[in-house]
Amino acid sequence: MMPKITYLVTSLLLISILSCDKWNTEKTGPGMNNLPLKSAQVKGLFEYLDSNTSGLNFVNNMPDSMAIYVFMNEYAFNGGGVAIGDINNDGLSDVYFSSTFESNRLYLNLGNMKFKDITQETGVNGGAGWKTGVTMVDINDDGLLDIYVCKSGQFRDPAYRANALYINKGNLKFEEAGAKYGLQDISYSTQSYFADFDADGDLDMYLVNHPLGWPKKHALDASQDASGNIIPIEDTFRVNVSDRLYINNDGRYVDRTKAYGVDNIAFGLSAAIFDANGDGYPDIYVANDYAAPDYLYINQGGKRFKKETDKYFHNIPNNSMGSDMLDANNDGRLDLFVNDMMPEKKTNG
Ligand SMILES: [Ca+2]
Ligand SMILES: [Ca+2]
Ligand SMILES: [Ca+2]
Ligand SMILES: [Ca+2]
Repeated sequence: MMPKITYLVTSLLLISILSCDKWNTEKTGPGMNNLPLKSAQVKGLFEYLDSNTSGLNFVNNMPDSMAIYVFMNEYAFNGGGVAIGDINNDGLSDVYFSSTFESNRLYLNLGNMKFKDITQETGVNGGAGWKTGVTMVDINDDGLLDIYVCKSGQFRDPAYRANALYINKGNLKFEEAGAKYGLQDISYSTQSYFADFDADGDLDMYLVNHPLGWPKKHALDASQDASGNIIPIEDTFRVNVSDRLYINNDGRYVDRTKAYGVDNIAFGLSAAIFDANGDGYPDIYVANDYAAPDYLYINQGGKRFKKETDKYFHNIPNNSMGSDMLDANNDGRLDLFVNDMMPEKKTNG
C-alpha cells in the first residue's frame, strides 16, 4: 500500500496526541526528535515503545537534493513501505522496512517486543535503486514467507528499477530470484498484490504503477498514412507506466496486462483485492491520484477484467491516497476504505 511507513509514523503521532497529558519534546531516537512521546506518560489502549527499547530503529533518510525535490519528482516522498510477517514460523511477526535510497532492513522478532536487525546476514537489502512498496508472500507455496520489493525512479539504466524477489530458503537464508520467476519488472512500481486471479491454484500478481510526471500523460504517439489515416504507434512511455498483471504459469510469471484489459495510465497509489460480486474470482479496486479516476476491475471468470467502476459506485474519491478493506459494520461483508486528499468544498482565495 502506498506509503505504509507514512501510516506507521502517523499512527504513532496520533497515539501520542490522544494519550499524552502534555507535550513532551524529549528526544526518542534518530529521526524522532521533537515528537511528543515519552513512554512513562502514555496510558490507555496503546503503549508507546521507543526504538531504543524495541530495536526497531529504521529511518527512511531522504537526501536534501533538488533531484528528488517534490516539484521535480512528484512521487519522491511516497516511501518506503513496510511488510510484517513471520519469516521463520516461530509465531512471532517479523518486520521488513523498505528504504527509498538506503538499505532496506529486516528485523527478526526476538519476543517481548525486542527486534534484531538481520539485514546483513540475510542479504535482503533490496539492492540498488529507488525502493518503494514491499510485500511478504509465500510465492512458491512452501510454507515460508518470501519478500517482493518494488522499485521506481528515473534512471538511465532501467536495471535500477528491477524489482527484487527474495525466496526464503529456511533457517533465515534468502536467495534473490526475480529473474528466475519472471518478476524482475522494470516499470515504475508502487506496490505489488498477489492473488489467484485465474483461479488455477497459484498466486498471480497485480502491480500498481505510476507515471513520472504530467507531460506525456495524455499524449498519443501516432503517425499518418498517405490517405491521412491515423496510425497509433506503440507507446513506449505507457509500457513502464501502466499497471501490470502477471499470470503465474507453473512458477514462471508472464505479463498479461493487455490480454486481461488492465492497460492504463494513472498515478496509482494502492489497490484492494476482493471479490466485489461474490462470484469467487478476485476483483481489483485501484486507488489513483490526480486526474485519472479510481478503477474497479471486475474479473471475468479468470480470463480478463472489465472496468465497471460506475456500475458499483455512485461516487469515488477525487484524489485517492490509499485504500484498504475491512468489515466496518460487522455484517460479514468486506467494506472498502479509500483516503481522499481533496476537501469536500474547494475554496479560492
Ligand atoms: Ca518470526
Ligand atoms: Ca516461500
Ligand atoms: Ca493463478
Ligand atoms: Ca469477483
